[in-house]
Amino acid sequence: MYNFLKVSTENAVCTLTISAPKSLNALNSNILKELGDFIDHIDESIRVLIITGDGEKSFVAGADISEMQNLNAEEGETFGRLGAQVFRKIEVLGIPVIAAVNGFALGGGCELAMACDIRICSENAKFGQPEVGLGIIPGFSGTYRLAKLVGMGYAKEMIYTGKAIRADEALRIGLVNAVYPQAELLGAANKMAAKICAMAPIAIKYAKECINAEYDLAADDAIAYENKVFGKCFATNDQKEGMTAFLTKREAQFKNN
Ligand code: CO8
Repeated sequence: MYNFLKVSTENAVCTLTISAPKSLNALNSNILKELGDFIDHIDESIRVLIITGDGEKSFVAGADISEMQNLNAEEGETFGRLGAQVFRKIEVLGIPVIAAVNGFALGGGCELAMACDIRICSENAKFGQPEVGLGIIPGFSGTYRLAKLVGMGYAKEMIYTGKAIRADEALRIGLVNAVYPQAELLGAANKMAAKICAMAPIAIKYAKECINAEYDLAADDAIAYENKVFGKCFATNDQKEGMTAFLTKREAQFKNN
């Protein structure tokens, strides 16, 4: 049982709702610890995780400013490390994670969304890294991930000015894949999740591993990495099933082995 997370699972798709409505779902250390614990113990039957925020106004309005206000340098580093470690767990989780951004995704909220594999958002979503206006920098790996996702120039503009961008601009710069009316957002996330669920789970896991690992490698190392993992696919029953199903013109029945 969690105090700040609502969890619902249907057809192997788990929806995790961050819920601290009084502070627009801002992340304090208790919420971060719950999130870390949830990821550590996620049921093996779950094939896709959707992360969203409670209400229609905010995904996550950042790290909790009231908790950070009086931290010293060491405590600030510790708090930053907690968030960074939890977000990294999400990034390397063996299943796809979709951020369904239903409103403000500011500071740590934008960083949480960026740790997810795929971001879609509602029309009222706003993204930004306003930290420099508070005398800090993005501390949950935003300086690293934002530049990777939208390019160094735009990331620097967002981080130096602290400006918040709207959903249409987030779409234009590639920070999100698609924008939906608020009422359709979770349906769209579930539709995407269902498509992923029809695929071979180990292949999805391997593809995620490759895309993540290869991004930071030199070309030859990245290509060699993919080649090794590609080979491993042929040790799975699902590879035999997928190809046999295609050749015999029937639906594949993947068994995750
Ligand atoms: N932390 C704590 N409380 C918050 C936060 C937050 N990030 N965001 C909103 N709240 C609270 C407000 O204080 C307010 O509380 P109360 O009702 O008690 O006054 C309540 O939520 C509702 O907020 P508003 O009244 O401000 O609602 P508005 O609709 O007027 O504004 C905004 C919504 C624009 C989202 C506004 O609340 C806002 O600007 N929030 C702060 C956004 C922000 O700066 N986020 C970045 C925080 S820093 C960060 O995330 C750093 C991450 C790395 C940490 C590294 C650790 C060292």
